[in-house]
Amino acid sequence: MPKAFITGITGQDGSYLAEFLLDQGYEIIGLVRRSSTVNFERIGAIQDRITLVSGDLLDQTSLTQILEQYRPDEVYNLAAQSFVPTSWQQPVFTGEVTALGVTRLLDSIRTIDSGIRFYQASSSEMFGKVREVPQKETTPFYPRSPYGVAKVYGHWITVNYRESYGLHATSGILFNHESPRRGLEFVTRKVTDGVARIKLGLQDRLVMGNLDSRRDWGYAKDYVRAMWMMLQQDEASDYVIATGETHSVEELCRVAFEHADLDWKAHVVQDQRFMRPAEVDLLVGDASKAGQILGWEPKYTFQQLIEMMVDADMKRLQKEIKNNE
Ligand code: NDP
Ligand code: GDR
Repeated sequence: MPKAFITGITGQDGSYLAEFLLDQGYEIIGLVRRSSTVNFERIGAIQDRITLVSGDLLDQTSLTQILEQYRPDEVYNLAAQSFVPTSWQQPVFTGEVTALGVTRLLDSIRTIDSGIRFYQASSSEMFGKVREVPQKETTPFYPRSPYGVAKVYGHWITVNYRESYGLHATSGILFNHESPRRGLEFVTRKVTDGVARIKLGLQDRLVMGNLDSRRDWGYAKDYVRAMWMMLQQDEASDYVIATGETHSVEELCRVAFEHADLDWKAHVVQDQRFMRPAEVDLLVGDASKAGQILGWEPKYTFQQLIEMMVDADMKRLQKEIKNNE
């Protein structure tokens, strides 16, 4: 039975990846941080089928001990301080986790078993102020936030350990991907949750930031499949994963509100507090390398994704209201 170690298993992608790998017959070891209250909401349904181990990307000893004890075949590094606005408030912490955390894990792999295959969760935020459209593996990076800068470090240290030590280390450059499990502060989920609340009479306004920025939004379930496909290749390489379509935040609002028969203009207001010191205006990816080499392609369209998320938030909130009656 192949064994995978997943950091960030309690997050959106970690939970979907764990489910996907269980279906492929993997044994799963997941890294969780110690906290005073347990939040295993996303992995609740599979908790009895996986092994959770305590550790932190800030703590090298914990990583080394886990690798030593469990000897995984594959390591997926999905853990990060992943919210872009927080990276301006906590730039050093973001660097410690999102950048140096990658080196800690890679170096533990190098010393314990250099045959372990490694996946690094790189990001389209590395392209930032884009140098070409669409963005592909060879597009130069120009990050626009401490988060983006940290991810550039994580990307290059992954490439460096591949080239220096011959590790099977892959950097997946994933464009934004969403789902009903997306954290509530990210824009898609904030909008779909907001639409459901407005529809159910729980709130009237949705306070947003920049409506003009454009993103290439895909479905998280499609994207975790790509992570696994990358590690099944004989040669490690880097791959862009994207839909090739770009939509503005305004379009996102329109599609989400229309799905609930609401007019977005009647409810959405803008506030400076959600604007960023430096913005990434336009992202759209070219995933043709992943198509050709991995045979990967996305299955969900933008409209399907957003409508599915609105429906899921409606259902969740209706249930909450009923339970509170
Ligand atoms: P989430 O924010 O949903 O999950 C982040 C995970 O990292 C959580 O499990 C969190 O644990 C864990 N974590 C944070 N800090 C530490 C730490 N110091 N030690 C151990 N674990 C830690 O992110 P996503 O699932 O959306 O993203 C997964 C990865 O992919 C991230 O690295 C993200 O930067 C990257 N990425 C995401 C994209 C997207 O669109 N979703 C696109 C491109 C890249 P806890 O539950 O305890 O907070
Ligand atoms: P992003 O995602 O920064 O692309 O990073 P997010 O959903 O936070 O923002 C996308 C765009 O929407 C604009 N926006 C708002 N964003 C938020 N969060 N809240 C708002 O109210 C709002 N109004 C407008 C933003 O300015 C931005 O342009 C995500 C994360 O998952 C990263 O970890 C990952 O690496 C990248 O996607 C790819």
